[in-house]
Amino acid sequence: MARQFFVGGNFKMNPNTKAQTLALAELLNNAQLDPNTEVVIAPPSLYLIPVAEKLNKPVELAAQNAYIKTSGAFTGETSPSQLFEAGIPWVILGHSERRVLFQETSELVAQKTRAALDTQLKVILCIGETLEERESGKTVEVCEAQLKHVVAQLKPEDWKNVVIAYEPVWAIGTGKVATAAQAQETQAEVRKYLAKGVSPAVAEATRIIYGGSVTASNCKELATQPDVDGFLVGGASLKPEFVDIINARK
Ligand code: G2H
Repeated sequence: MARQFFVGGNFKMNPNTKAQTLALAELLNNAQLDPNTEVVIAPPSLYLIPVAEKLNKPVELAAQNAYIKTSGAFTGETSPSQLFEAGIPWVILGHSERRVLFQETSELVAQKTRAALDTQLKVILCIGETLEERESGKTVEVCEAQLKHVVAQLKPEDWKNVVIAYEPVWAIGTGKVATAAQAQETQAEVRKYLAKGVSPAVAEATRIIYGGSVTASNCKELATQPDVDGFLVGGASLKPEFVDIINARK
């Protein structure tokens, strides 16, 4: 069965006003979006509800993080159940900015994934290697090590609610995009790992998307690759070209 093309917009901590964030929702409202692409946007948490109220397109929302607990003394955190109750169906977990800047380990990312799925959230799970790891030939090893903890926490049926985002750290926000061949090669290896670690059926059905300096000018070639099932877009999701990326396979 063909995997539906998936494009996520990770706004990160941008824009810095509500008006600018709503303007991005309005951009999508006014655009012709490929009906075959599943679109999910992740504005800053403060703007999730206003954006949800503004959108009139079949575009879903994601939080950029969630904790492992339902409630309690966890200052600054948001629980998966609070997101679910607010009507936010998706959460991005394990982004390299959270791994690096906020010291999130692969074990914690796996626990967060388990907690989110237990709360009926769907998960965009980010993995990826640093430049040093790539240059020392460890790309696949690193991606597998990051996935291993999640594989251990999930049942085969959980994977239908997970999209894996392969985001090489050296390509994030740097303008240095992976080549189509590099993305394809690693994503095919990730799929093989799922086949071995979970099941061939899960490997075949799970969307593996690419993230890292995706733009309107490089998305079409990347989208031709058989194991590139879409994109997680940062900087370009804040610009009109996000629409071209959503329509990369049109
Ligand atoms: C990678 C990506 C979005 P950008 O972080 O997750 O950001 O497209 O700006 O590299």
